[in-house]
Amino acid sequence: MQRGVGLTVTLRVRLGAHDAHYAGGLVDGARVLQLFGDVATELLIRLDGDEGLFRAYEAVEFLAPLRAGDFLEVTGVVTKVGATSRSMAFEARKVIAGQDPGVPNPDLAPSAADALPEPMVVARALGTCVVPKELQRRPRLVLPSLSAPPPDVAQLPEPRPIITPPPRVIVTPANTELILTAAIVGAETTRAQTPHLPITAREIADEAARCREAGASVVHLHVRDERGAPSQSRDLFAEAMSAIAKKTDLVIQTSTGGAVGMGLEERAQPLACRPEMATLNCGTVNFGDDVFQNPRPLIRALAKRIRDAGSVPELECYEVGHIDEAHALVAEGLLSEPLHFQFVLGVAGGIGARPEVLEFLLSQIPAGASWGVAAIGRHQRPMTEHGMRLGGHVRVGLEDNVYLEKGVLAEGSAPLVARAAEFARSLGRVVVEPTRARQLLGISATT
Ligand code: KMH
Ligand code: ZN
Repeated sequence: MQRGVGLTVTLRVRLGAHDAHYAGGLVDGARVLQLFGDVATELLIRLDGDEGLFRAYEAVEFLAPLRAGDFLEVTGVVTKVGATSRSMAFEARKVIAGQDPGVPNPDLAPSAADALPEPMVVARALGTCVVPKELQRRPRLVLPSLSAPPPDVAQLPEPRPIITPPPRVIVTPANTELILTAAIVGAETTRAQTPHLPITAREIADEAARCREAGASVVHLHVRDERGAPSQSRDLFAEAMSAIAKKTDLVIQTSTGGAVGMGLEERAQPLACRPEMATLNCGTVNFGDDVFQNPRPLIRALAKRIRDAGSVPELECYEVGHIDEAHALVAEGLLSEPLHFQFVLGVAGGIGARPEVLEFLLSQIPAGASWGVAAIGRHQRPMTEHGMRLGGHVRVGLEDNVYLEKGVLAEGSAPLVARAAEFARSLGRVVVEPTRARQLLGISATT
């Protein structure tokens, strides 16, 4: 288990006159590295019960000057946990700017300072720490937000106005490759919700091609019948897959989830087309006012059929227990590692679309697994962006969300893919082509 991956801590500090090293009250970059070291130490204590050792920085960027009087928010996240090594990513952001003594403002008192409207990233780094085996105490993993005992409600004072906490910042190792999946049809999205939903094989292939152009390397595929109703018909899948393959080199991942209410035989039909990838839904979940039924025998039957079709399964998880089910399937020999998870967050009745939820899910997956984030409706953008910061892959598209922004329909899935690709690149992520996606997903050339 990658216990601890995603664990995040944040320090907030004020830089004082004693931190200023150069003329104009400028602060030495070494002070920021010291703060990264403090963050690393807290992470190690929470993870291993030991302060550990900082072994190496792999990349350090100083992006803006710091001065006495600045307030910093310094965040670190555990990105990988080895036997003794712990990889981390750090980010320091200025949230309050002290005055520049070199450029005094005659209109302001010397003690004047401003809270910045948006935090400013001033430094980033990647680092590796080590905790020797004999010093690892494996304490119960104490997440920062859980460290305080729950308050006694009866003793609480009158409610006060709620202050919105600052956004949690998680930084990403640069140059991590990223697979963008386009979920362009879905089973629940309707033409009444958006006129941009593709329905015929030709419309589906055209939209797939637009998504490929925008940065997608995988298409998550559902199909519709002539009335636009969701279908798992083998023939309709064959038609859509052939149309997509004629226009693109996308990895085609067929749904075995289908629509709510479908049973095993209906859902399994696309596997007859021997897709490179297929979804395996890992548990039952309330799905809005419906129930998406995935009883354990059905999961096992689909896992066997996916294996027999030579398809790589993507494990759709809507609840934390679905990860446990994936572990059980490995133990039963129905799945082989490395696993590829898709966390579908924010289904009404399922697990919430919140950063700390994703971070906990990540702590539960096996070492070496890859993972992606999908999220429903308005959660799609913030949660997929959070996933990208954490180093994950991403799924966007009309299956999960029809809006580009509040009140503005996305004109197909391609604009959502394009925006995700742009965000990924802004983080230094490399959006991969389908050929590379196949390698990363373990799709062999023969499937
Ligand atoms: N339509 C949802 C009930 C999948 O594609 O595997 C299930 C779904 C999952 O879309
Ligand atoms: Zn689906």
